[in-house]
Amino acid sequence: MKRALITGVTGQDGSYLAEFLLEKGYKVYGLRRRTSTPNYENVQKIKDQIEWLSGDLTDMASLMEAVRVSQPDEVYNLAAQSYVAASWPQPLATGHMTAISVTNMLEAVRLMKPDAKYYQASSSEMFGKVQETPQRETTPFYPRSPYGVAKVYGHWITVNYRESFNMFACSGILFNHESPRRGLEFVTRKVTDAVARIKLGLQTDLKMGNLDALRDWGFAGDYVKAMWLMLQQEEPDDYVIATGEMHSVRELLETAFSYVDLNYRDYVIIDSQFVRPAEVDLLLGDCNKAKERLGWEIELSFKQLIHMMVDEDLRRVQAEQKYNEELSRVMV
Ligand code: NAP
Ligand code: G4F
Repeated sequence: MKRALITGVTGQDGSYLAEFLLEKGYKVYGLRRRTSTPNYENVQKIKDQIEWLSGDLTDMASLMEAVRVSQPDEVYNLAAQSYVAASWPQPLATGHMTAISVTNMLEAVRLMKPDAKYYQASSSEMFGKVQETPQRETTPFYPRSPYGVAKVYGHWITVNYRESFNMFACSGILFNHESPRRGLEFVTRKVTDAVARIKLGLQTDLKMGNLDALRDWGFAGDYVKAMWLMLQQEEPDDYVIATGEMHSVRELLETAFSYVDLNYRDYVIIDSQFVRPAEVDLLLGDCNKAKERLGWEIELSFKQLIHMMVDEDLRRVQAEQKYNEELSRVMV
């Protein structure tokens, strides 16, 4: 039985990846940090199938212990401070959690299980002020946020460990990928959650930032398969993973609101608090290398993805509404 260690297993990608690996018959070890209110929402269905290990990205001893105990064939390093907008008010925490921690994890693997295959969650945010379009593996980086800068460090230290220590270390340069498990602060989920609340009469408007930004949005469930495929190759390498299609935030609003017969113009208010100090205007990925070498393909289109997220948020918000109504009846 193959063994995998996943950091960030409670997050969006970690939860899809854990499900995928469990279905393939892996023994899955999940690293979780101590939080005052633990949140297992994303892994509820598989919580009892995961071997839980306690650790924090910024604590190398805990990572070494996690690798020692799990003896993984494959390590997926997905944990990070992953919200770009939070990286300006928290640049140092982002640097520790998203940059330096990658060296912590690589060192833990190098010292405790050097033959483990290692996946690093790199990001299209590294392309930032894009130097060519579409962006591919050879496109120079020009990050525009402390998060993007931190990811560039994580990317290059992964390449460096591959070249210095002959480790099987791969970096997936993933473009934006979304799902009903996306955090509520990210733009797709913020919009689909608001659409559900507005439709059900629980919210009256939606405050947004830059509607002209363009992103290459795919489905997280498709993207975790690419992570696994990278570690099944003969040689370690880096790959861009994207849909090759780009849409504006405005198109996202149109797609989500019109799905429930609403016009976004009646609800959206531009609020400067959601405009970033430096913006990534557009991201569009060229994933031909992944298609050719990994045989990777997307299964869900942009429209299908946004409709699925609206459906799921409608279902969840309705269930919450029903629960609150029943609760208030019992309390009277
Ligand atoms: P996410 O939902 O924000 O999940 C982040 C995970 O990291 C959570 O499980 C979180 O644990 C954990 N974590 C954060 N700080 C930690 C620490 N100090 N110690 C241990 N665990 C910690 O992110 P995601 O969307 O799944 O993304 C996964 C990875 O891919 C991230 O590295 C992200 O930067 C990168 N990425 C994402 C995208 C995308 O579009 N989603 C694109 C490119 C790259 P808690 O549950 O305790 O918070
Ligand atoms: O959904 P976002 O916050 O994602 P962003 O900044 O592109 O980062 C995500 O993708 C990266 C890959 O490129 C990951 F590495 C990273 O971890 C994360 O998963 O914002 C998308 C766009 C931005 O241009 C932002 O300015 O939407 C624009 N936007 C406009 N109004 C907004 C809002 N974003 C958010 N979060 N909230 C708004 O109200």
